Amino acid sequence: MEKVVIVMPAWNEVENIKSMIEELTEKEFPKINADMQLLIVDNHSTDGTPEAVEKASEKHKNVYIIQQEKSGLGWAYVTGMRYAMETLKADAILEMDADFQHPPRFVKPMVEAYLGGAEYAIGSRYIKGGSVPKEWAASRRAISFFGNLFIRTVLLNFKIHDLTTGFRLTKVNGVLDKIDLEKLHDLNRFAYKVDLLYQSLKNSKKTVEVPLEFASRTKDKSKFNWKEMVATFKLAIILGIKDKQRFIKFGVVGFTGFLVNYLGLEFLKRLGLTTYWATLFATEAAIVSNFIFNNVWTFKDKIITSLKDVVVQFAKFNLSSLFAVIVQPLIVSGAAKLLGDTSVVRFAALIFALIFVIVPYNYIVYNLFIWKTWKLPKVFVRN
Ligand SMILES: Nc1nc2c(ncn2[C@@H]2O[C@H](COP(=O)(O)OP(=O)(O)OP(=O)(O)O)[C@@H](O)[C@H]2O)c(=O)[nH]1
Ligand SMILES: [Mg+2]
Repeated sequence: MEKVVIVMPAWNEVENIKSMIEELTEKEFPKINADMQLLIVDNHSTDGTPEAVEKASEKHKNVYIIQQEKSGLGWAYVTGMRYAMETLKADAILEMDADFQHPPRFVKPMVEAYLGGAEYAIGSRYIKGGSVPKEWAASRRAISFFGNLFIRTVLLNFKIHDLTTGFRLTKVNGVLDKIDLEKLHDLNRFAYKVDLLYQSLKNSKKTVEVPLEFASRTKDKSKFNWKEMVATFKLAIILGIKDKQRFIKFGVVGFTGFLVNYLGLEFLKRLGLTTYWATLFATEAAIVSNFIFNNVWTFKDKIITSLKDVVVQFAKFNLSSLFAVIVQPLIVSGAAKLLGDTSVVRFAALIFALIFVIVPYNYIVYNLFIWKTWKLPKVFVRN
């Protein structure tokens, strides 16, 4: 049976924690077809939270409590996830708040998504069936919605509808155990959640959004504030830029390829080659230099070194370069026919072909088939 550990940070949540433990262990866990465990990570609460949990754990053998090592919500999760993976041998981990904002009845559909093959299940407020609290004022709704939209935009992720949710289930093998938890950004803040999500999404081969009816906190005090919010946006921007670094390098390499092509042509012409052969050799020289620079720089984390792989991937690289040779003339001549054969039209059509067709095509082919940094994503929305 799959072992699913709920990692639940709690800091002065005595009013919530007893009923949370009861509801999960008595009402929800028996309905779920998995070995369910609850791990509470306390931040040295002074309101009686640890005593209440210890008492409950005498009755329920699948309830544990540990104290976090360093301060900050991120560190509470790191401490809890390490313990869940190493000591409790979890197959999957569910992040969940102690204050009933993630209502216990939503644990079951999350675990079912996992049992159905999802490696990463995201409790989503912004898909059909999900919602934010009715009591929320318009301003709070707007902050949550636009904040989320902002993060989706800077991370260029429009497939997932809720990137700021705290209710997420992650498979350990291949997803969570591939992440260096101690090195996540902003572990002292709530913002670390964006980094954890960003890396989990990269590792997960199947991500599913599960509707979540997010509730209001009713008891105990909130630990969230605007400083946490600003830190979250800042981190999203940093991750967004980091993600585009490869694309920027790819662009620089593409430009050097153009220079090699152009200067090579002039050089070979001067050596006395015919225009046909000079262009052919110069083009191939650009393809070779692009392959080398992309290999050692743009994709250096995926560098191809063995002779056999270099030959195979370079052959594919050459083949994919043919695409531009075929498509570019079609676009330019097509535009000339449609809009008139003037130098302005030809230039505009060439730029259009480069930006909207050739560059995206090459970038996708390199990432998917040559250096294989991307896996074909599979995202399903569960209704
Ligand atoms: N162990 C630990 N738990 C924390 C820490 N900060 C927050 N928590 C817990 O993390 C969960 C989320 O914190 P909340 O204060 O509810 O934050 P929020 O849900 O964004 O804000 P509200 O909507 O106002 O509740 C709750 O279960 C808190 O008790 C921390 O530093 N350490
Ligand atoms: Mg809360």
